Amino acid sequence: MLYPIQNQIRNKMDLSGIWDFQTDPEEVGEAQGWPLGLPQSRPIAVPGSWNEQYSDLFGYLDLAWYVRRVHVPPAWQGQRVFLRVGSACYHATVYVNGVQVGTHEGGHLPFAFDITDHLRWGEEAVVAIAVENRLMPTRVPSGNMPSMMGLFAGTPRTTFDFYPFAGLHRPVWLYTVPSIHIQDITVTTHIQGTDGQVQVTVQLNRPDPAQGTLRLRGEAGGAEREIQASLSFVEGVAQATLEVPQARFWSDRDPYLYQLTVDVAAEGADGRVADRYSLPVGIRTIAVQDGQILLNGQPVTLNGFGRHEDFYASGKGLNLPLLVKDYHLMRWVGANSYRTSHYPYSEEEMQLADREGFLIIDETPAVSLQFGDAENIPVRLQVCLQQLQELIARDKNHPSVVMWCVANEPMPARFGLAALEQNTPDPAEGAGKEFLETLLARARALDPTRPVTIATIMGGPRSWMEQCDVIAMNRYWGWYRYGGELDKARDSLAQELDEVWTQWRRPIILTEFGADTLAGHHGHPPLMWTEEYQAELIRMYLEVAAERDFVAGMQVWNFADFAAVQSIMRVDGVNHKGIFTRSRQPKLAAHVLREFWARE
Ligand code: BDP
Repeated sequence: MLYPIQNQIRNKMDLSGIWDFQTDPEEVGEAQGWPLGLPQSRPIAVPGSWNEQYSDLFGYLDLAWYVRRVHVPPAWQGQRVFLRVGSACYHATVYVNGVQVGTHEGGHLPFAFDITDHLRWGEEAVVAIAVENRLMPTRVPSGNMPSMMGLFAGTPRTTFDFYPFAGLHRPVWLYTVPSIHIQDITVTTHIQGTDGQVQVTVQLNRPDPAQGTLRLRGEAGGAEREIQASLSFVEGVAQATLEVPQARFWSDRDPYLYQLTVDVAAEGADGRVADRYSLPVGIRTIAVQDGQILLNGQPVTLNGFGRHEDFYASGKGLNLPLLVKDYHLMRWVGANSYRTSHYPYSEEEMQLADREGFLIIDETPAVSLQFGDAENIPVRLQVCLQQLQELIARDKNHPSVVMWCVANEPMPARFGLAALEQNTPDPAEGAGKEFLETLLARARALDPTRPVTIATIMGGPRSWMEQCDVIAMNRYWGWYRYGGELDKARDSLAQELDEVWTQWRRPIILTEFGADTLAGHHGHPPLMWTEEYQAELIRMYLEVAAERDFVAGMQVWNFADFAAVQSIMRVDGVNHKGIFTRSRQPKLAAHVLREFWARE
C-alpha cells in the first residue's frame, strides 16, 4: 500500500482539521441519516483521540460519528479518487454522500476506498466515518475477557497496559490515481563489496502490457548520479535491478537515502507519462548470523526504547512536533533504535526513522494474546494475519524497519506469579505455540528479507522462542519480581540470559526492562518508585548486558510515562516507567543512559 503523494500526475488533499462529531451509544445514526450530517454535533480534531479532547468522553468506547464536507477539485475529474484513513481505532464504517463505501477492522493501519462513483462533480461531498472501539475477546488486541478478574483488573477492561484511545488517529486523505496506475512497489537492496543493488518490483492495477522506467538518484562512484533501467510489464508486473557502484549505504550512523522514481508510459508512442511515483530508498542489508545482528555485514546493537504513541490532548493522534521532539530526546540519550510497542506507529514516524537513522522493530497490534478461550482463537488468528499482512504491505520499503515483531507478550493460558519465577511448562502452551508459529511463518513468507521475533513475557514458555530469528525478552527482575532487591535481580537476569543463550544460540534483545518511577521522588537508600531506584536498576541491566556479546540490544520500558487504564497498579492512570515524564522531562535514569550510550 503506497503512501499518497502529490506530483505532476497524482493529487492529494489532507482532510485533517476540525470535524463534526457525535456519539451514538444507541446506534441510531445510520437509520436517522447521520451519514449526511449530525443533528447535535460538537467539534473534534482529526487526527486525535476523542477521549483526550472531552472529559465526558474519557471512558467512551462505543460508536461515534465524524462528519465533514469537502470540495473535490473539478480538475481531478478523469482520475480515480480514493478516501484513505491512516488509522481508525478500532472499527470504522465509511460513507460518502450518504452511501456506505466500506468498513475496516483494526486500529493503527491505513485503509482506502475508491469513492469516485459516489462523487457528484461540482458539488460538495459529505464524508462520514463511524468509529467504535469496543473491547471484545474476538478482537486484537482483546478486551473484556471473562477470565480477567481479581486484584489487577483495570478500567476499562483491556488485556493490555495502555489506554484504549479511540477515534481517527491519523490523517484522512483524498487522493487520486490515473486510470492505469502503479498499485504497489517493492524495493529490496543487496550489497556486494562496495556496490549496492536495488531490486524493484512494480505492480500496476491492470494486466495490459505496458512500458516504464526506473530512475535512482544519489551517490554512485563518488558523485551524484542518476541510474536508470527500463520496465516491461507482463500481466501487470515488471522487475528490474539497478546497480549502484560504490554506493553510500544506509545505516543508523549515516542514514543516506536515494530517491527512486517509477514512471509508467502512456499507451502510444508520444512519450507521455501515465503515472509516476517516487519514494526514498536506503541501500542496506540486515541479517542474523552467529549470534549477532548484522547491518550491512557489521554487528549492530539496538539500543533504545519501547514506546507509545501517547500525549496529552492528542492521545494517540498523530502529533508532528511531538514526533520530532521524541526523536531529538532519543538521540540525546544516545539511542539508535526502538520497538513500535504495541502496534504500528504512523507512516510519518516511519519516514522520519528512515531519515534520522533509527533501527525499528516493527510490531503488529497483537499485544497480550490469550489462549485460554479456545472458541475465540480462530477469529483472533484471522485478525492477526490480516494485520500482519497490512503492516508488511505498508512498511516493507522502509530501510529503518529491520525486524518484524508478530506479538508482544502472548500469555500462556495459566500465567501466574509462579511463572515469573520459573519457566514452568504449561499444558495449554501447545495452542499458543502453534498460533505464534503461524504468524512467524506468515511474516517470513510475506517478507523473506527481515528477521522475525516475538516479545516474550517474563516466565513465558521458552519453547515459544524456538522459531524466532532474534530472541526478544521483556523482563522485570527488580520490579515485578525481586522488587527492591537489585542484587537478586542481577543474578536472576544474568542466569536467565545465559540459559536462553545456551538453549537457542541466537542474539538476544531485552525489549523491555524498567521500574515505575514518580518524577521528583527521591530516596537514599534508593527505594522503589524513586528516581534513584530506576537509575540503579537501569545501570544494573546495562552492566549485565555489557558483559555478554550475544546481547544485541537493550530497549528500556518505556521512553516516556504513558496513559494506562485505571487500576491499583497505575498511579493516576499512568504507567510511570518512562525515562521521561509524559510531558517529556528527563528523570535521573536518562543520564545513566547517556553515560552508556551517548559516549560511543
Ligand atoms: C509488559 C508489557 C507492557 C507493560 C509493561 C509494564 O509488555 O505493555 O506496560 O509490562 O508492566 O508486561 O509496565
